[in-house]
Amino acid sequence: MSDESQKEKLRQHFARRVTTQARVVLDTWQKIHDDPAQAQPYRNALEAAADKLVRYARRFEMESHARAGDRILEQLTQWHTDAALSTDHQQALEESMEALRHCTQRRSDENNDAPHPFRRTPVYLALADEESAARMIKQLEFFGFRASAYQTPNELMAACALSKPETILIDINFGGGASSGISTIEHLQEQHDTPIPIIFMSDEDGSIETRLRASRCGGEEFFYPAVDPGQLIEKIETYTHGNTVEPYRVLVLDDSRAQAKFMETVLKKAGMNAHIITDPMQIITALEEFSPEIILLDMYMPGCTGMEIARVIRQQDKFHSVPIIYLSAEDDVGKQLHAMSLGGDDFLTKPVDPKHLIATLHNRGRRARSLLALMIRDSLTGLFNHTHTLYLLEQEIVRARQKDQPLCFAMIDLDYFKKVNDTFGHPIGDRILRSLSMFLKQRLRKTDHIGRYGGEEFALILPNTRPGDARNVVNEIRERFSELVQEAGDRQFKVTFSCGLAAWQGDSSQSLCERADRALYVSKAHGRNCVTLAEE
Ligand code: GH3
Ligand code: MG
Repeated sequence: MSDESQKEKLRQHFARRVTTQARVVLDTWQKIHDDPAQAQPYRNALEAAADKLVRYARRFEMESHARAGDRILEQLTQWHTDAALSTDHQQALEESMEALRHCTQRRSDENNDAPHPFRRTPVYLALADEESAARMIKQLEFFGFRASAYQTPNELMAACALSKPETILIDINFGGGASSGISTIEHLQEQHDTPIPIIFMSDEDGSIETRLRASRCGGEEFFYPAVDPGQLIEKIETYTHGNTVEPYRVLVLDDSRAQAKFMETVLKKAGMNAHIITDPMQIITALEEFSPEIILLDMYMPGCTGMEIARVIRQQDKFHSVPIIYLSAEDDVGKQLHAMSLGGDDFLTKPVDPKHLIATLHNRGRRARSLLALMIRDSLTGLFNHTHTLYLLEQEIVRARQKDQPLCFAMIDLDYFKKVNDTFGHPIGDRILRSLSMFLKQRLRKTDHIGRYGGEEFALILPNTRPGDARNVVNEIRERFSELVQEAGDRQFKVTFSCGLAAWQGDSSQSLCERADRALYVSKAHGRNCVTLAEE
C-alpha cells in the first residue's frame, strides 16, 4: 500500500472518531432540548462532550467540526452551572448544534466515502428474524463492520449485484421455504467469478444432505442450532482477514542493476514490498532497517558469493529462520545442492519466470509467517505473546530514543474475570478474551503493538503517542467495550476492564512495565473500569 493510501485510511479511521463524538454532542443536546426544565444534569455532560469533540477535531484536522465545537463551548460558558437555561441561550445553542449537524451531514453528502465510518466491505445479513438481525448489526458495528440486513431474497440479490459483500450470514430457510436460503445462495454464486464466503445458520435442519448442499455453494460454516452473535463475529472476523494480509517484505540482493530492477517490478506488481540492494556490503544495514521476511540472493557477485552472504545472515539469531532463495544462471545440480546446504531454502534458475517466482515467494512467505506466528503469538487470541511483547517494547524504546519521540505503555486487565468464568464457564471466558483482542486490533493504529501479557491481561505499546492522547484513546476503547453486550446462551451481560498507563521517561522497559502495573493497581483500587496514568 502506498504511503498516501495508508495515510488516507488512517485519516478516515480518525475521522470516524470525530463524527462519533459529534453524535455524542448532538445526542446530549437532544436530551436538554427535549426537556429544558430538567436540563441541568446534562449541562456538564454536554460541555465535556463538546470539549472532547474540539480536541479530537483539532487533532485530526477537521476544522469545521472544531469550529462548531468551539462555538458550543463558548455559549456554555454563559450558561452557569446551576442556573436554568434561558430561552436566549437555548436559541443560540440550537443554532450551533445546527451548524454541527450540518458539517457532519455535509461531509457525508458531498463525498460518499469520506469520512467513511467503516473501513471494510460490508457484511450482509439475511435472517428470518428481523429483530435478531438488527441486534446483530449493532454488535457488528462495535467491531467496525458495516452490516446491512435484507428481508427478501430479491433485496439480497440486488444488494450483492451493487456491491459484493465480505460474507453473507443467512438462515437456511431465508425467504420462506425449508431450504430457500440455500437456493438463493446457489443462484447468487452463479453471478460471481469468485464465490462469496457464506455462513449458514439453521434452527431446524442439521442433516447431512442440507450441510452438503450448503457447503457446495460456498458455505464456509454451518451453525446448527443457531449460535449467538459473539461466536458469529469471530467467524466473520476470520473471513475478513484476507483483506488485511500485509504484503510480504522481500529483500533482493543482486549485483546486476538491470536484474534487480526487473525483480523489483515483478514483486511490486504482485503486491509485495520489495527492497533492492546491488552491493553485498549493504546487507547488514538492509537486514536491520528493512527486516525482511524473505531474502532473494544472487549466487555470484563480485567480492563474495551468495552462499557466503547466507552464512553471515544465518549467524544472526534474528534471521535464523528467514527463508533464503538463491538466484543464478547456475544449472549444475551439484552446485545448487551445495548452496542449499549452506543455509538456503530454495533455488531459482535465471531467467526466472515471474509466475514461478511469485508462487515460490508466496509459499515460502506463508510458511515462514506461520512458523513465526507459533513462536511469537498467543494461540487463543492471535496477539503477541508475553516474550515478544517485551521484545517489541525494547525495540520501541530504542526507536523512541533515536527519534526523540514519546512512547506509552498500557496494561489492561479484565475486571472480575474470575466471576465471569465461574458464572458462565471457561469457554465463554475465552470468547471474551478473543472479543477484547479483536476490539483492540480494530481500534488501535497499525503501528501500535498489542500483546496478551498474561491470562486476562493485555499490554499495549503506543509509539509516538503522548500520555494525554494515549489516555483518551484507551478511555474511549474502555467505554465502548463496556457497552458491548456479551451473550452466553440466552443470558446477557457486560464486561469491563481496568487500565494502567505509563509514559516512557527514558527509563528501562522493566521500570516502564512496573509503573504501568502500579497504575493498573490504582485503577483496580478505585473501583475498576477506569484508566490511570502513572504520575511523572
Ligand atoms: P480483578 O478485577 O481484580 O482483576 O478480578 P479478576 O477476577 O479478574 O482477577 P483474578 O486474578 O482473581 O482472576 C483472574 C481470572 O482469569 C482467573 C482465571 O481463571 C482467569 N483466566 C486467566 N486466563 C484465562 C484464560 O485463558 N481463559 C479463561 N477463560 N480464563 C482465564
Ligand atoms: Mg482481572
